[in-house]
Amino acid sequence: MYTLIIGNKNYSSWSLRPWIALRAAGIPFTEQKLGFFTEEFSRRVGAVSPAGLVPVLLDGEFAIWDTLAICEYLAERHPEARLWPQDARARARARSLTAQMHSGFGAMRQALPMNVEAHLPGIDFPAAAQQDIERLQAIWRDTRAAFGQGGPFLFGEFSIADAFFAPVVSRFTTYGIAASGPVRDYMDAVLALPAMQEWTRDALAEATFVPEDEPYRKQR
Ligand SMILES: N[C@@H](CCC(=O)N[C@@H](CS)C(=O)NCC(=O)O)C(=O)O
Repeated sequence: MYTLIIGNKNYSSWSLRPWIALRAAGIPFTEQKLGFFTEEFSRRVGAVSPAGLVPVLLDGEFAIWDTLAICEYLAERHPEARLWPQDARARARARSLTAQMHSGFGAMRQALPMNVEAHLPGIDFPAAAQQDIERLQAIWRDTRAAFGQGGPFLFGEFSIADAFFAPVVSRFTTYGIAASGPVRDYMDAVLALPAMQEWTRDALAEATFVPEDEPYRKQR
């Protein structure tokens, strides 16, 4: 049986990736949520992961950390869940995009932190973040056109690539990023996933601990 250790659902964009992959694939797991800034977080996560970060997947006692390693493990252990596209080229493209999301778009991440409960339209982002936003939208548009025939997600059926972009869809929703055509359709498909709606409900219900000086607190 799996246990997925995660952070606050309102903020933890990394935690959302394997959580939504597990839920969307119907793989049973127990969630253990730890509040950021708590002593319990450092103690529990530090005991199972040298990285000291969430998420961590426990398969029994065995720990897997880092979202890419976790999702690859799930794809290997559950081939029937088809977490990667079946076609070799589609799978290679899905892996390229997943890796690009894993290690890139730093300017966007910094300027648009995930904050599910907030609504913060109209912020003037730095040029590098704006470029990231446009590159992400182009990726979604081009991938849907090239590989998306079999369903509403990037490669038709839901895949790990969508799990990695789901937090970006949440960020773009929070910051009211303009979207139309296939980009809007793709975002709507992600937002309509029962797993995404469950995460959002849980995030809104959280009594999130937000430090007084956290800038977004003032803008909610
Ligand atoms: N590359 C890691 C990054 C994980 C990460 O940055 N997690 C953040 C939460 S979203 C964290 O645990 N932050 C707590 C801290 O820095 O103490 C992954 O893919 O899992």
